[in-house]
Amino acid sequence: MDQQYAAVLAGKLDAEGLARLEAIQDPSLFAFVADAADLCRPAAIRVITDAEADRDYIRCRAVENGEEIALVAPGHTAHFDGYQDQGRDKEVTRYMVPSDANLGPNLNCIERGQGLAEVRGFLAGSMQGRTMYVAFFCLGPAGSPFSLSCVQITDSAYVVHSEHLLYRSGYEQLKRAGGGAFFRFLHSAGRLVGNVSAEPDKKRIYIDILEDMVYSVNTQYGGNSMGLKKLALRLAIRKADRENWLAEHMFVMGVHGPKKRVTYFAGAFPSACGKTSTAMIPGETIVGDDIAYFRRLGGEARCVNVEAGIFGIIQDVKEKDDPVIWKILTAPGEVIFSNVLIKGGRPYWLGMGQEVPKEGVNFSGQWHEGKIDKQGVEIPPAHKNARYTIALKNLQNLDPRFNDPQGVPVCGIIYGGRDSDTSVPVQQSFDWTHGIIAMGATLESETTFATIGTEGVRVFCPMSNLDFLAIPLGRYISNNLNFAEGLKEVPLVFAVNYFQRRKDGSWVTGMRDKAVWIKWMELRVHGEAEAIHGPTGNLPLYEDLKKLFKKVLAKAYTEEQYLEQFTIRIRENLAKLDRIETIYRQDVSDTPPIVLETLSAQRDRLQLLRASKGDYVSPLDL
Ligand code: SPV
Ligand code: MN
Repeated sequence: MDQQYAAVLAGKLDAEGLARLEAIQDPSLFAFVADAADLCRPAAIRVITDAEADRDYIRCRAVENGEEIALVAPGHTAHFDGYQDQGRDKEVTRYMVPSDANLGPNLNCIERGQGLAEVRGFLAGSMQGRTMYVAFFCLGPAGSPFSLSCVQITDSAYVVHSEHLLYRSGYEQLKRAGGGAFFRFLHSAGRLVGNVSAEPDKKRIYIDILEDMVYSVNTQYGGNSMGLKKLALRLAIRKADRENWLAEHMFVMGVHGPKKRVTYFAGAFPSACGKTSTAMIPGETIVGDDIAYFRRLGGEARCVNVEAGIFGIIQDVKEKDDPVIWKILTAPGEVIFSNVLIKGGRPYWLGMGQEVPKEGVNFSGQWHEGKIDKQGVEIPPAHKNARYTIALKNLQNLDPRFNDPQGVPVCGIIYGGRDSDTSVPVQQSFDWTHGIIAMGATLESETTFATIGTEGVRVFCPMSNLDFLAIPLGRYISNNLNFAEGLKEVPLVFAVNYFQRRKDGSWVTGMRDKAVWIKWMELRVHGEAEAIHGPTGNLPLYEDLKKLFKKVLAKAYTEEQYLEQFTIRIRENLAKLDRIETIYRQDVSDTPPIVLETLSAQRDRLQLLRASKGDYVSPLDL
């Protein structure tokens, strides 16, 4: 190691730590660690390898230093983030860009020099008296065309512990490769009060697009602090753009069709719209629930789950609806609960289908029913974004090809949002271009309000990836469109909507009906179900759904239900087109012309149909 780096690390890193670093013969790694140490001034540095002993060490540290609390069930711990640190913070998440670069109007940017000065200023001396952990991970299966190495530096054992559950380890891989390109993440929880970050106003998550590096400070919430999660997705979207592949906010699952056939689907849904529960549909197998990389390998569309665990929303996880997750959350085994209510060493959450205690410890500290915050707002027992962190390897429904270095072949893409009144429960696009544009790029989702009857506010959510885009939106859409070029089989594209409501607010479809929609999509991939050509896509036939409801859910499915669910709502579809076209015309500076052409053709089809059949058209009239 260069003298200059060795001098910075001297006294902080023991001989073993030094040897571990030096085994990866990469000066850029030494430079990264030395710079982080010089800036954050930790008392000690600990290099974490893939060894089980290091995982144990991190687990113990997280409990010893109070970042996690051991619960009654063996292996279970709870973690709390600060009261104002309960989710991804878009406002303070910014790309640091050179003054001449333009990422388009949809991205939150700051001039690079100014950003570096600000975030490095907050990181200066932030780890005093603490240990700085240097940990290595691999996004995607190891030794595969998809693998990306990552180095996470943090002063939080909770962050490393979470990443141990959520990602594949990467020390040995980087050592074998002798270093090379890797994503770099530097995080500090900053000054603490109790165990939580004390200066939320100085929270910053700044992405250095020139250096493939992310700085995060004064925050602990996983989505802000774990580099490997959405921060790596942002860097990956840029890398994919340079190298001609795709990085998507998608689950991946195997759908089990007739004669033991397994057909793989990937799906993009905005947060809290049924993404994890789709990937966990009973009877199917999960590859991943959040982030997927796609590549064309040998003329085939292939994808992998970038992660190896689930950082899932715990609200509404009930024994009845989510039996597999429920079992993991209630049996001994490694689980980190975050921002739930703790009482008597047990975790409680909203919508768990059981009575929740009227007092305990939660994200506001000691909590009792009726407790109000500084704004006078009543504090719920657990936060609605409370989460569980688990490793996939413990799931009985893990797909056997989860670790396949070549990924799984993708036969279908699914887009789904929260839509109370516009689209049908399931439909298939006419082709790839129509699917990417009219289903992916037009994705919207409704915010939910506690007040019954209040209409949700629709948020524009293209591909459910807008929050993480790191390149201009038009360019990202073009990359998606171009992905199909040269593929022997182009994946089919579908749109689903689990959230149709009647005027009285009641749901039009059942919680478990997604199990039927997915089987229909599987049959479509293999040409084993017919479809009705509608103005917004191809629709299922009543007879096919009736058979599937019986087979999959042992439920009767009436023609009345079908007609209510699959009636084309022309008025609402046109209103949606108005909203989306306005955005692509006015707010997106690089909209590819094909987007507007495709939307305009959809408008023409809807208007033509309305002229002969009116605003609401039964699928039997198409
Ligand atoms: C999401 O919000 O989409 C998540 C959780 O998957 S986070 O890590 O916060 O992004
Ligand atoms: Mn997500």
